[in-house]
Amino acid sequence: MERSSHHIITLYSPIHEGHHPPNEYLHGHLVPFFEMPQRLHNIHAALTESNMVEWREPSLEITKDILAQTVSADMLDYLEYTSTHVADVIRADFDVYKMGDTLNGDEYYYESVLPDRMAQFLRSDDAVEHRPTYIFDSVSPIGARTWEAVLASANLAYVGAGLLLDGAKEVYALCRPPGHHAGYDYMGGYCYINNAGVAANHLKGRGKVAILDIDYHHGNGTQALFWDDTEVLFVSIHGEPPAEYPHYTGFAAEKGGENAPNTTLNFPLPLGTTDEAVYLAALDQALDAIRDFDPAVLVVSLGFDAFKLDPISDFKLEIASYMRIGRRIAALGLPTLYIQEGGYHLESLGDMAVSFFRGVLYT
Ligand code: Q9C
Ligand code: ZN
Repeated sequence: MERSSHHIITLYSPIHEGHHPPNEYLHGHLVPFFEMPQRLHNIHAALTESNMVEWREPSLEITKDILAQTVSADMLDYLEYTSTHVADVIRADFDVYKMGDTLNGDEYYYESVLPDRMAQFLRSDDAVEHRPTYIFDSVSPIGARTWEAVLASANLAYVGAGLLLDGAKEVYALCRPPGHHAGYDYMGGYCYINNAGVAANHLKGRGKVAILDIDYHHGNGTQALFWDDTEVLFVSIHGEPPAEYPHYTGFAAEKGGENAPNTTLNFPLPLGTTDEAVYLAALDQALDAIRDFDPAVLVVSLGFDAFKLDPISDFKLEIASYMRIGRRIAALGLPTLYIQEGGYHLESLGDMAVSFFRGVLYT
């Protein structure tokens, strides 16, 4: 094994800290919101100690105009408005319930309404009369500092893509909130803007783009963004639907739109997959497909939630599995942008990141 001497450029912004929803709802119980700031603090500390990365805190280059390629302008406006006016939006709802005096000033807006895109009988002339909705579940709440955190997160992906265009070999965008469940006009699953989508759209200037999604959950949003796009290959390994979240996508039969057949490739694996060999065999097939596609660049949606102790997931990978995964991905030899997605076992996140990037660096 050859030791590479360089550091991985790692993009980070502390602005994510302002986004810290208090709870998730579990059958009448409130549990911690698993997608929490401490996740990144632990990864940051471990990578700093490992001395493998070169930290950069890029300034904001992303604009609504740039984002419009990946996200509906109306949804961006909704997200910005809800975040910057969250007290008003929530007060109106609390007043209906005569609970205005219980507000504490640090509320998050938790969606509880079907997104407009799923309302098949809604007429467009009705739509102007009501406040549209875009969030498909209750785990993408919006607080006063969510908008700036979401922008800062997408910015890391965008700037990371720009560095690849300028010739960098690999970049890690330590994004939070994550993005791969967010589509063109919907948000959900802790996600608001699809960071991998923003990066891939920027990178398309360079040639064909492959996206490898190894978060434990299917990247439904990313798949949808590039469903009918011949220039972008989307490959995902994840807990199988319909058992696992997001439940309705990620079947092996989903292979791309009619104009772009076989540009989507899904590897759903059974819940409780304990055998690393099963996972690595799927990964090897995924990597073969990427080689065959012959992309100019690779985007990796990097989740650490396939780990055996992850509190909300059901694969059984080890810390050391991530080194093997990183080594195999890097062996493709493609300019690669790693984008942080999920991963919720706080105590192990740093070890997984170090393990993964050891694999990447020591190919
Ligand atoms: N009872 C990512 O890893 N779980 N998202 C919802 C509802 C949502 C995971 C459970 C899991 C989302 C980026
Ligand atoms: Zn996940």
